[in-house]
Amino acid sequence: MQKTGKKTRYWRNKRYLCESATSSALPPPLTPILREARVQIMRYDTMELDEITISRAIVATQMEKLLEFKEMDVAVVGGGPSGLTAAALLGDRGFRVGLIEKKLSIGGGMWGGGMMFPRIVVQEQAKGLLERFEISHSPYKEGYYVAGTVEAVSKITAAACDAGVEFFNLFSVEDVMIRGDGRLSGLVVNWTPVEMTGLHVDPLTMGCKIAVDATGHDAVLARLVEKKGGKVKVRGEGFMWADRAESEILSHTREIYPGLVICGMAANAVAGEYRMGPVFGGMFLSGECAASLVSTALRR
Ligand code: 48H
Repeated sequence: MQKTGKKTRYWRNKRYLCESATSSALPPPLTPILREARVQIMRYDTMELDEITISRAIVATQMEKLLEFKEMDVAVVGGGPSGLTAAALLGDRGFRVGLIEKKLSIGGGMWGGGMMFPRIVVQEQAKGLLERFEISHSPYKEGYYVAGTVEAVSKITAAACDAGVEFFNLFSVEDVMIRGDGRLSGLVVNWTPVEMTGLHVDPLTMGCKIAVDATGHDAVLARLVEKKGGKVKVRGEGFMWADRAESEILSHTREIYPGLVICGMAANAVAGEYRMGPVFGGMFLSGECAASLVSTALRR
């Protein structure tokens, strides 16, 4: 069989497609608009793609990022409203921030809004953060603003990307590194699918100067430190009492262990504080507060 080169095959195919697009003799008959569209498409169809190059590009660039973030300034664990806010603001201040999220998507409990109605309520005190992230919002009643969850997640995530935050999704934190100095100095991570399937695969580590536990109701990092004998007590969250829970969240946002700052719902869970339902101002403000605490600690 006669061998034809890649280029020859490419031009032969292209000529055939162009001719069929313009020749009325060849079936199927195309309307003038479709014919024009096909000719337009053919004009741009001049790129040869190599599958191996595509794979190389993904593996090489991600490996580079992983190595770069083996030692970061701040590891924010959990990409819900509090973690995203903290990460975006810390990135803005010039720190090297990695956000580790066990799910495929970023956004945590924001996506679900209130009982799957894709709306969140934000109170007056956090309106400034809605404005900072350019999330459109409308007043419902004095002091209550409503925003769409898709826009809220997208805009804070975009702000974090712009601030240079690197995302490691599908990474589950399964342990922490605490050495002789009694300070949290890194995270022990594994792929979420490994965790889900229960495969026996040893984890890897990521070093950080400080970690932020933004894992929501589960307060994962705090519980890990508690379980292994660190001086942390997780009291567990209380009943629904929005007013009280939102008023107290900033006093619970703090460094609970050397090198570990807690924020968002996790902060209330550690403190034995009440819950607040789908009002998200406290989450944004707690993320902002965590960013200030971390920034001060790192500049010390
Ligand atoms: C990596 C992990 C791990 C792990 C969990 O739940 P979140 O949205 O957290 P917050 O605190 O920013 O916001 C809480 C809010 O969404 C909420 O639930 C409210 C206001 N509830 C009130 C009420 O009364 O119920 O996000 C936490 C994120 C999630 O995306 C998890 O997947 C992630 O942390 N995460 N990531 N390693 N081990 N555990």
